Amino acid sequence: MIISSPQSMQKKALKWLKAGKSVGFVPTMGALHEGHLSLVRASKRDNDITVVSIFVNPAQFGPTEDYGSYPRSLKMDLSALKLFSVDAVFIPDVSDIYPEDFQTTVNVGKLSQPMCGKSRPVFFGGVARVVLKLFNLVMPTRAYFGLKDYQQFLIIKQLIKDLNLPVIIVPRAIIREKDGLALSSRNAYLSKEERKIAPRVYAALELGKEAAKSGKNPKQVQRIIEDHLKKNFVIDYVTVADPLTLASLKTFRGKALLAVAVWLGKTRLIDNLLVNQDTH
Ligand code: PAJ
Repeated sequence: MIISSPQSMQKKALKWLKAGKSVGFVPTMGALHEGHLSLVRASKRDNDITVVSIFVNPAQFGPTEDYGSYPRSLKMDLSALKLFSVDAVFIPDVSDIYPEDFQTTVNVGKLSQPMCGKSRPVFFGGVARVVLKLFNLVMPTRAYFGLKDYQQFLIIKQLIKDLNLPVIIVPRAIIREKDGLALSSRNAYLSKEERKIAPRVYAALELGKEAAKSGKNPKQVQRIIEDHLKKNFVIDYVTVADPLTLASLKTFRGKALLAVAVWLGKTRLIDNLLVNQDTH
């Protein structure tokens, strides 16, 4: 079932709620790939009802970013979702989500500042706002987020906690191509040549992980990753951070997040790896 009006979505959600059904929700911007579908699979497994939203959210793109050219493949998305027999695909119009008099902003403080927040200052505000709105329309029991967007996951988790939203957030592992490249709708931008180079992002993270395991400190690990990346990419950031606060680490203790964003031509790629220093 395709639902396009926010009112109808909310009406359906209320009906499910009254009937005591558990609702799993997978918010997406479409151009679906196996990463998205892994979230759908998890939702189908855990809930009575599964809702997927497809909405390219203008509020999370900066004025010079790729809102206009973001890949859109609605027909293919719908046939992929058909195979999962999801209960509803919510595809609202921009004008229904953001009517002309829309004026509310939602910002999660500190967690939005480092990493992607630095080079994309409007991004997380736009994400938090649309996700909160979508939660109010779908009223999910559980919402599924990929760890590919690790910072986004933390921010939504904080939003849920701070505002007492009655939603359980379920994080899911990063799905990768065989050569290590994390699946992303934006991989469609890559030329053939760039596609060959792109897996080196993950290779750099793996090198960083090895270095951490072999006793190098966070600064040294960061430098090793940077040195590897700068041969092929323009670096936006490389961080070795606390996976709960995203603060840069001075020493390794317990878990660490290795996260990067790079430019390959006109395509921005992000990836990350969690390292557990207790298990080496
Ligand atoms: P989008 O980039 O379409 O991603 C939708 C969900 O799929 C996110 O939770 C993302 O982390 C997950 N995902 C993407 N690639 C993945 C991969 N390779 N492995 C596992 N999960 C993956 O993230 C957004 O849309 C938007 O910001 C949104 C939350 C929908 C708000 O507009």
